[in-house]
Amino acid sequence: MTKKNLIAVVAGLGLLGAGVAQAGPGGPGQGGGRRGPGAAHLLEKFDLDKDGQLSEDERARARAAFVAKHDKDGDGELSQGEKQAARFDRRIDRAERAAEMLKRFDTDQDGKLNDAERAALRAEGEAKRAERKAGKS
Ligand SMILES: [Ca+2]
Ligand SMILES: [Ca+2]
Repeated sequence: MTKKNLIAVVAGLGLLGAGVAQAGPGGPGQGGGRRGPGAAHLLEKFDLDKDGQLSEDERARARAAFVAKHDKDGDGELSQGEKQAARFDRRIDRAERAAEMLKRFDTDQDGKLNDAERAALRAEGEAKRAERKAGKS
């Protein structure tokens, strides 16, 4: 569950704080190209050597995992319909994550995140990231 929350935070940052996130501290070459929540999600999962990028090998794994996940009829390929379903899944996923985010951080429960609530969300994201960085080795 923690892992899922982590992903949610990363994705949420991209979703809710797209504008502000750029201002955050990210050393050169560290979070350089923000490629949106999808990329963050992928990195989170498939950047095995944690260099912040997907190598050819990691990319291949990501692709294989994606196909495996969405290949409903098991022919090893994504048909048009399967691709569509995958896209749809992703949209639901994202909406669910955003909703989860909102539920967790919308402390005044007005249904949106104000600056303070966003800051809390961001702070948690940063903390998790730092934790992860400290935890590797
Ligand atoms: Ca298929
Ligand atoms: Ca709020």
